[in-house]
Amino acid sequence: MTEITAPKSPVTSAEFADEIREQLKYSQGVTAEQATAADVYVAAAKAVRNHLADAWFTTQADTVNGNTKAVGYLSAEFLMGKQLENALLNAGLTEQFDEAVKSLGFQPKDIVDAEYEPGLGNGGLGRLAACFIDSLASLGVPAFGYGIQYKYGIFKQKFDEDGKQVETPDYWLNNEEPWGHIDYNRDQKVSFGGEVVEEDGKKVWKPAWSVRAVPVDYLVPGYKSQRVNTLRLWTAKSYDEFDLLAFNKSEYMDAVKPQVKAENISKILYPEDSTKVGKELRLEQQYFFVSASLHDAIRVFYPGQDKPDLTTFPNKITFQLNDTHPVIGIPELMRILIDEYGYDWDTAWGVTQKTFNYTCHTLLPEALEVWPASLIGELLPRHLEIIEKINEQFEAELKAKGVDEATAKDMAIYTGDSVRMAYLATYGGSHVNGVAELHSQLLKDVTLKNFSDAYPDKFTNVTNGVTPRRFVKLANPGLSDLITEGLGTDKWVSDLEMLEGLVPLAQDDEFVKKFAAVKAANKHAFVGFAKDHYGLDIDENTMFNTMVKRLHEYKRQSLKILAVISKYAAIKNGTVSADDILPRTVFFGAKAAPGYYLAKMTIQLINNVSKVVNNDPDVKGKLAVHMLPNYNIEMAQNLIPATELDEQISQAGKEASGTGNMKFALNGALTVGTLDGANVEIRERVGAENFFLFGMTVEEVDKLYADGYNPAKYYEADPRLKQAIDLVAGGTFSNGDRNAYAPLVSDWLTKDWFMTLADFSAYADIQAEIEKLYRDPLEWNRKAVLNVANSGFFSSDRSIEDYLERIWHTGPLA
Ligand code: C3B
Repeated sequence: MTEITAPKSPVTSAEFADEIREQLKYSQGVTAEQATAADVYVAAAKAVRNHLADAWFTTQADTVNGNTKAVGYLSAEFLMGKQLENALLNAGLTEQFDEAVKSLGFQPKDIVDAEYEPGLGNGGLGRLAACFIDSLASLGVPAFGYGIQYKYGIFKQKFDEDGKQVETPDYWLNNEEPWGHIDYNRDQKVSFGGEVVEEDGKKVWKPAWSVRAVPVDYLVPGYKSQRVNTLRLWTAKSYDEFDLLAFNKSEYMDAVKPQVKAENISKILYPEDSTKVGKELRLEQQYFFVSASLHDAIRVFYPGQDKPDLTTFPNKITFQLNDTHPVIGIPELMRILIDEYGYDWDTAWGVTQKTFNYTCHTLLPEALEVWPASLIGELLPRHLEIIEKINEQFEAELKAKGVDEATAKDMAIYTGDSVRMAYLATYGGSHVNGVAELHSQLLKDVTLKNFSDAYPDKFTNVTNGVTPRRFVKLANPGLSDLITEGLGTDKWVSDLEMLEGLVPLAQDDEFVKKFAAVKAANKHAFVGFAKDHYGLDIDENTMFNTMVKRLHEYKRQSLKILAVISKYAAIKNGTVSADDILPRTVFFGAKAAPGYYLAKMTIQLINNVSKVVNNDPDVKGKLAVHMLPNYNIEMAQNLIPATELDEQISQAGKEASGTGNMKFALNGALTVGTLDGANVEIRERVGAENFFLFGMTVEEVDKLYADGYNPAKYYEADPRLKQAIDLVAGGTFSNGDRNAYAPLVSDWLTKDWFMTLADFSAYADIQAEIEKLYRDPLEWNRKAVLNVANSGFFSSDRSIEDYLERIWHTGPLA
C-alpha cells in the first residue's frame, strides 16, 4: 500500500497567487494585468486541481492495488453544482485563495461567481449522486462515479410575458471548463445494432455501428480525508470523423452524418423527471455509458491482462444502479463475460448477480422504465437474447419456489412485448433498496410486493442524505460558525450527528438569539442575491416561505398556490383584520418537463398570481409571491439558508424521499409537510412539536381512492377553496380570460389524482398555527435550532455508511 500523501499543500497565499499567475500566463495566455474574473476563475481552478493531483494518483493506486472493494456508482445524472469553492475547501486552500485573488485585484466572490454551473441532472436523483460521491471520498472509500458528460444539461428556464416557461439550451461547455480532463487514451468502443449469428455453435454479435466513448475525468476530493476519487463522465465521439468520399462530391451534410449520429448520444440530458419517457436515443445513452464503464472497470482492475480472472470481479468493485437508467448493465456484463471472455452462463450469472445492486427512487409506476422488446432487439439484439434467457431462468426459479403461475406472469421481466427494467434489476442484483423508511416499506408492500415475497432478503432501506460540506459549511457560513462556537469544534462537518450537542443550547436564549441573527443576515444576503439575479425588491421583514423542487402534480405546487390565492382573497376582502396578517414572502422555484402540460400551466398560474398580488396596493407589505426562474444548485445554496418555512406537501405515498427537506431542516427552517418520504423520519427526529404536520396519511389516501374520490365535494365544502378556485376560473389571474386555466381547473374539479383538494382545508388551517408561532420569534427560533440539532442523521455520510454495511460490504481504504 502506498503511503497516503497529503494534497500538495500547504502553500502561502503569496505562493498560491504565483500559481494562479503561472496558469494565467502559460495556460490562459494572459498576464495578470490583462486577466478578467473569468480568466482568474479558470486559472485558480487549474491551480487547485494541481494541488489535488497527487492525492488523486495515490488514491487510484491504492484502489487498484489494495484489497478494499471499490464502489462504482452508475448514474445517468450527476448534478454537481459549482466546483471551485468545494475544491478549495477540501484542498484546505480557502484562505490562501481569498488572499491570493485579492492580491491580484479581485474579490473572491466575483471569481467564484464566474463559474458556470453544470446542469447534468434533473433534480433529486442527480443531486443525490453528487452528494454520495462527495461522501464516499470524504469517508475514504475507493469509488468511481460513472455517467455521461452531456453537452447540454438541463435547460435554462425563463418566463415569457404571459408567465409561461420558456426552455433555452444550456451551453455549459461554451467557455473553458477547467475541471474535466479528457483522456483520449483510455477510450472504449461501444457498438449498436446489427445481428446475432451462430459461429461454431457460439452466438456472435455483429453490430452495425460503433461509437467511441471517451472519458472525461473529474476529481472528487474528500473533505479532510486526503482521498480524491474519480467521476468519469463519458462523451461520445465518432470513429469516422468525416466521410471523404461523400465530401468530395460536395455533399457536406452527408459527410458529417456519422459524426453527428455518434455525437448525438451524449448531446443532451433528457429533461423528464419521474415521468414516462421511452426514446431510442435514451436507451442508446444508457447502454453507451454503462458498457463503457463496465469495460473501464475491467481495464482498471486487471491492467494489461488478456485473460483476467473475472470471477474475482465482484471482489474488486460493486456497482450501484441508480434507478433503472443503468439496468442494461446486467445483460451487458453477462454478454461481456460470455461472449468476450468465454465464461459459461452459470459462472457469468453468479458474477453478475454479485456485482450489481439496485436503488429504486420512485413509487410512481409510470416512472419505472419499460422498454419495448422490439427496440432493444433492434439496438441490442444480443442483449435481448440474454434477457430472454434470464427471464426463462427466473421463471424456473419462481416455479421451484412454488410461486403460482399467475403471480409469476405478473413478475415477468420479459413479457414478449416489453422488458421491465425494475424487475430485471431486482432479479439481477444482490440487493434492492428504497430511499426512505416509508418508501422502502411501500416498495415491499406494493410496487415490488411479489419480489419481496419471493426474495425477502434482497430488500433493504437506505434513507437519503445530503452533504454537510456543500449544504451547510459552504452555503451557510454564518450558521457554520455558530455551530462551531456552540460545539467548541468544527468536527461536525465530517461527523454530523455531533449536532445533537446543540440540543441543550436551544434552551439558552442568548444562543437562540444568535441563531436568529444568522437567519436575519442570510435573509438580508438573499435580498441582495435576488436583486442582482432577478431584479426583485424583497422585504426582508417578512416571513420567508419557500417551495423549491421539480414541478410535478404529486408534489402539489397547486396546493400551495391555491392557499396563497385564498390568503390574498382574505386580505383583499378584509376577512382578516390588518393586525392579524402576518407578512409573508412566498418563493417558488421549479422546472417543468417541456412536454408536461399541466405542470407548465401551473408555472404560468404561479407567475400570474405573482403579478397580480405583487402589484396590488391592498396587499403591499403583507403578501408577496415570487416564481424564481431557473432553480438550480446555486439558488438552493442561497435560498435555503434564508428560508424560515419550508414546504414538503406531496400527497402521502408519492415522494420517495425528498432531499430538499433535509437541507432546509439542517439550515434551520421549520417544515410544513405531509407524512411522506423522509418527512416522516425528519419529524421523528426533530420532534412532532417542531414540525407542522397536516394532511392525509398513506392509508387514508388509499381508502379515499377505494371509496371513490370526488374532488368537487371538497370544493363545495370549504368556502376558502371555492373562492380560490373561482378566482382562477373567473380570470383574475388571466386578465379576465376565463379559459386561460380551464384545463387546470377542470382537472382539479373532476380528477385531482393527487387529492390536492382533499388536503386543502387541513393545509389552510395549519397556517394559523404557523403564524401564531412565528409571532413569537424566540420560540420559533428555538424550534429552528432543534431542527438543526436533530438533523445530523440526514448527512449523506450516514447514508453511505448504511450502504457500506447493508449493501456494499466494503469500507475505507486502509
Ligand atoms: C427523486 C425522488 O423523486 C425524490 O423523492 C428522491 O429524494 C430523489 O429521487 C433521490 O432519491 N427522483 C428523481 O429525482 N428522478 C427520478 N427519475 C426518480 C426519483
